[in-house]
Amino acid sequence: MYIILVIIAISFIKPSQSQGTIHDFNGKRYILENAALTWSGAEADCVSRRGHLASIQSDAEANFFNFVASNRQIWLGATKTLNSPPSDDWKWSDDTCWSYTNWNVGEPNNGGGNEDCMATAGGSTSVWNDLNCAASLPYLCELDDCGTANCQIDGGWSSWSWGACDAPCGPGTQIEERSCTNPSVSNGGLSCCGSATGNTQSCEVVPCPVNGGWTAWGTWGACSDPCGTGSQERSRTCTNPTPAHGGDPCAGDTSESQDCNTNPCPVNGGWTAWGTWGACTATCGTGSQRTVKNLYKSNTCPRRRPLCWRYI
Ligand SMILES: [Ca+2]
Ligand SMILES: [Ca+2]
Repeated sequence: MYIILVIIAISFIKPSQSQGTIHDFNGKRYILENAALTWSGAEADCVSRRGHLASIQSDAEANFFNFVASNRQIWLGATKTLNSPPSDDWKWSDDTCWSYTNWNVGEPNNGGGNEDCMATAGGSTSVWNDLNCAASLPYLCELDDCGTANCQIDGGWSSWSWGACDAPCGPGTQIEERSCTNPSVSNGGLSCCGSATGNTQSCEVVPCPVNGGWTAWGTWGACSDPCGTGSQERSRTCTNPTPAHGGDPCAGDTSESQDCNTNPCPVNGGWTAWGTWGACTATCGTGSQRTVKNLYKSNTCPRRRPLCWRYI
């Protein structure tokens, strides 16, 4: 029974990650991993251990790493940044500066046209060789944690992210940014190499408010009266431009009017009604009597007929 339990317990134990061999040097901790991986696989394993493939900035480090490598080829942390010449454009995966080189004579030679990863050249010297990244080699990790409180930690870049748009509204630009905080420099470690700013792109947080603007006045409309003072209207619209995104409307009226055809209208003459008859010009016979309207009308006196006449 005991044996069965032990067997079951063992079967649940996951194969643990190889611990590698720890080497401490100049305030840094390194792990030599003898299990061979491609360059990318080796770098990923070093990142999982909170580090990167080892970078070298001095003869002292180069000599120490060669000692650790024991005359073998092991991956170091540099890759070529361009796939074509110039072949000497390399960078360290831990973001420290490419300030020191120690290539073997005739290297990097980009053998076969695809040697983009760096390893120790093997042999008794500390020089480097460029190799095909798909090759499988042991590798040396350089860790952030040296096992003491005073680890010398080199800075590493954060991921790129876009900075704030430089315009509160409307079209602006923003810049890609990163910071040397992954990890931050500690205890005299090396700072990140390169620029903290990258590409730029256009941006717009929100559209800017657009205040309304009047069009020009239209033409005057027809007059309401042909004479004697009428009125006429003209109008405009708040579409030049139309208010948008919280902008102000136009101030003022959309229409206005003015007097027109102010000339007096023509007045034709017209009669009043007839007035009452005036006094007769003769007391007998035929006289005439006159009305107020400049018109004389005959009338016949009742008693004498022949002598009455009329005149105009
Ligand atoms: Ca280093
Ligand atoms: Ca080579």
